[in-house]
Amino acid sequence: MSELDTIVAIATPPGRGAIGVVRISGPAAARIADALLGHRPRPRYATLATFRDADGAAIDAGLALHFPAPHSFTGEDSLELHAHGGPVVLDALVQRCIALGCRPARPGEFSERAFLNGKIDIAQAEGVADLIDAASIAAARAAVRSMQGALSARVHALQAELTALRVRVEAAIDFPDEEVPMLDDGEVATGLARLRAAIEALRNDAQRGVRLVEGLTVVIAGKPNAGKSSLMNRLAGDEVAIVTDVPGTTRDLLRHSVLEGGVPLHLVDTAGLRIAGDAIEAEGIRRARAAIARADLVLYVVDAAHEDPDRGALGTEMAALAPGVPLTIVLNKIDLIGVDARAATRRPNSPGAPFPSAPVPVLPDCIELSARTGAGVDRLRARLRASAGEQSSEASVVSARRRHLEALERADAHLGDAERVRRDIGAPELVAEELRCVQAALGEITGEFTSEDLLGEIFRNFCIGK
Ligand SMILES: Nc1nc2c(ncn2[C@@H]2O[C@H](COP(=O)(O)OP(=O)(O)OP(=O)(O)O)[C@@H](O)[C@H]2O)c(=O)[nH]1
Ligand SMILES: [Mg+2]
Repeated sequence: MSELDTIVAIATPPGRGAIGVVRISGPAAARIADALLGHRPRPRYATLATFRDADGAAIDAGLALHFPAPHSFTGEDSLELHAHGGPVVLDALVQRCIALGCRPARPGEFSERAFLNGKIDIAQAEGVADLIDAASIAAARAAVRSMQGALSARVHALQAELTALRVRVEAAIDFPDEEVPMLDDGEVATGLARLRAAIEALRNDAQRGVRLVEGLTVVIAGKPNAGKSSLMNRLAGDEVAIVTDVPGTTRDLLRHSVLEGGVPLHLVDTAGLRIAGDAIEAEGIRRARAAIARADLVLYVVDAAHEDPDRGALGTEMAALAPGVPLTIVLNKIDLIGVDARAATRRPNSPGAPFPSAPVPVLPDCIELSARTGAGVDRLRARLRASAGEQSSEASVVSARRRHLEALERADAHLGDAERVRRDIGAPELVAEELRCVQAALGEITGEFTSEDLLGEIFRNFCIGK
């Protein structure tokens, strides 16, 4: 399909700039160079040229680059024109190319052609888009890893292991009379377990990659009047939430997004957790609990002037609501208490407990601040940046999409079924079928088994000229 026509697009952003790039890809690229420049530039060399209209008048002068197929981004014959970055000039160049037989490219069509010609896989193409959209250096690093094939390489490694396993299981179907029943030997069981662990590891890294792109959901929770809405307003830099001294002011979830260190933080203010006074508050508290369970990070606000939190108990309580979700306790209203009073509030949890040999539980970290005066809020911001940024420092984090996570989850579920079927039923045909589904799920990530519709959907979200 892509061999049929030649596409053209402005690859640089709209507006004025020193340079603007027009990109052409398809079988007519060389012929267009002949007509537009009066000659064909030496392959892969930047050549100074005058870009001419049909009547020979100069549209602009700039650099032309010809990438003969297959050594180009798309794998097709390609031409790049580096002109001056004015909208009229660039538009005139595009119109001239259209007159010469090109058609305007759809969004993402250059990447789509690169995929169709086997230059990159889907996960890499998505890495390119994520790199362009990256809101922080952390997100950019993860995206460049995906673009260069880090995510794809890990999927391929999983597929290689899976293939070896499938060969073994299929052999059990084909040679059922073997001495050793193949499904009972340890190798299939350990192979399945190893594969599951590897998928789990990739899911973790992909999950963090998704957060880099989509941001962290930070839920502000705590008892009524602790100062949750005040903290929300402080972090938002705006009066987004109603603050009063009436406990139970906030009844619904309130959302506001901010950028912290380049990573989007989706703040959620919630109703104070207590025995509800009426049906509205009860619903608010139900929603608060649901939000806590879905959070990437919970800030549990405590009114330090009136309460002396038991960090261990709080940690246990929150862990029950939201297993595995990191928790930070915010000791608010420190403007109301002096340093001595503050030291006293910490005493019950301080080290040197009466039972020195007892294991010390991991206590949630704790930040003292005043949402009213702003004192200490910088420390909380640093904590939030660390939560977002700690994900970038590791080389294993790759930029990823929800659809990658969903595919990995499906792969994991089918592997779980394969394990169960092998153990409980022992039917190699059923194990083989589950493994085939695992293979298909993994193949969706790189685009080997991706439907046309999904491909269209993926590329439509790219920019024009990419
Ligand atoms: N002195 C002082 N007062 C604060 C601070 N933060 C909040 N307050 C006051 O505490 C009261 C409750 O604040 P909110 O922010 O509405 O508390 P909340 O946790 O959202 O309360 P609910 O929505 O009712 O659950 C208000 O009167 C605030 O002005 C602080 O850091 N210092
Ligand atoms: Mg509130």
